[in-house]
Amino acid sequence: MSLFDTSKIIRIPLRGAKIEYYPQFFGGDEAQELFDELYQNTPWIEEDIKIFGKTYKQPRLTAFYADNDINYSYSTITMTPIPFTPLLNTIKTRVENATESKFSSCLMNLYRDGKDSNGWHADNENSLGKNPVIASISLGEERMFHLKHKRIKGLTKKVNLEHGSMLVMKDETQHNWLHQIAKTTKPIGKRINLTFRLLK
Ligand SMILES: O=C(O)CCC(=O)C(=O)O
Ligand SMILES: [Mn+2]
Repeated sequence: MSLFDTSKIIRIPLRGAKIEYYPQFFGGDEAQELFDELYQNTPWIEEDIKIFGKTYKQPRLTAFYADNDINYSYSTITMTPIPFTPLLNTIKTRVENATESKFSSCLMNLYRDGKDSNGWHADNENSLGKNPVIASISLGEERMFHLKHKRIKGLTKKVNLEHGSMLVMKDETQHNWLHQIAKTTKPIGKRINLTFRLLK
């Protein structure tokens, strides 16, 4: 049984997707404490990415944790995991209880300001299996989560990812939809994202 009050879950109705939004999955003070702790004590890395043979800096910082030694490859990047910290383990257990799913890894993203972003993609690497459950925690500055259908032009959706919230994508979402965190010219602060996945 889920330990989260399921009446608080907002189901986002989208064709060929199953997306659930948990506002205030972490309450105000707790979310701020988590942000501060993770911002200070995470070994953030600025990865290189290759686009058409040219090397650029990835427009955000990342860190990759797992409870095994399976690398995670996406885009042109391969990340070798570091072990879960006690704090991340606690967060993982809470996410697992609420979603009734198991996760083996956590990819963390730090968006330093509005110039940092995450381009259109689906989390559909083979290592995630067919219909992965992806649970994504947001801390700090709110950013807009954009979704667009892969084949139906004009079918789009935006979800504002609030401080302390959790967004869960499951079933066929990655098969039918792309998502991104777009750049913004607004002067905004930092945001941390924790994305839990089960890697096989
Ligand atoms: O920052 C976010 O909310 C999205 C992160 C994401 O899509 C990813 O890391 O695959
Ligand atoms: Mn993603």
